[in-house]
Amino acid sequence: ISLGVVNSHVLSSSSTSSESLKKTIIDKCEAFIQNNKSSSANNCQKIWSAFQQAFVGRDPCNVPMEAYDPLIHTVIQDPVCNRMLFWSKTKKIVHDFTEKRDCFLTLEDTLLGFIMNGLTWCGKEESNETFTTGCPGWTDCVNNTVRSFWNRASAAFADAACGDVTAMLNGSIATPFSPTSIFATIEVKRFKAAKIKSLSVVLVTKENKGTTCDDPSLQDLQKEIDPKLKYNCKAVPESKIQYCISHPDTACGACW
Ligand code: AVW
Repeated sequence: ISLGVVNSHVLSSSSTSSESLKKTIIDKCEAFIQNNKSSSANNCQKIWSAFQQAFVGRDPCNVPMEAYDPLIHTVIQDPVCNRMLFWSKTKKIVHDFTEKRDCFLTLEDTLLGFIMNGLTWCGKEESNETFTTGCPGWTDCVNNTVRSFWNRASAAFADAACGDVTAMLNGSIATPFSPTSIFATIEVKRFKAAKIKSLSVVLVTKENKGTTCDDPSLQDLQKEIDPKLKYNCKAVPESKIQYCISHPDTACGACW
């Protein structure tokens, strides 16, 4: 799947309009379904319709995450126990890693995450139009159209988590478990000990520099989760993950 083609389509039609966003979303939806047998029960027209209902005609700074409930419920998504990979401040490396292997799945490898990844959208009060430019940025207001979507989709992804769960965190920054991240504010809070056996943190480090698994922020993470859930953390040099990225045949278990 060439994301580049899809994205350039969005850019070339930045004067917007409902029609081009709709086409982008339906095209990405269909491409994903074609490449993922398990999602064939999904209907891309229905997904578009539930999606646009969340924000069209609304102030783009006043779309709560609950506005996306109908969209989340429209999508049929099989849980993938033992393969779910959460991440925070590691977006590039984590997706380079999952791109060529099936052993781990991030939110962006699921139907909704894949469709919306890289897109910007919003509506306007008293308008039935859809915009892809001039929308509020991530931190311009709390309840903005795009951020609320990612909050809601992340909540659903975490609700579905089961078995052994992995989280790839950034050991090159001062606070790998950032208290304002989606991982900390939404996902970890929804981990259910009844369904999840263990949480394994992969702390990506730059050649044994930076944060270690003893870091206070990771102790905070350990305190957040249910004690019934097994916790472990492993510092893994970035070079080792890079090696696995360039050698997609390496067994997943051998990467950390
Ligand atoms: P992140 P999270 N301005 O790396 O734990 C613009 O912090 O939050 O990881 N865009 C932003 C901003 C900002 N200030 N903050 C975050 N973003 C966007 C879903 C940006 O696209 C998955 F399941 C950034 O790359 C992961 O487990 C992305 O949000 C978890 O949530 C992630 O921010 C990752 O979220």
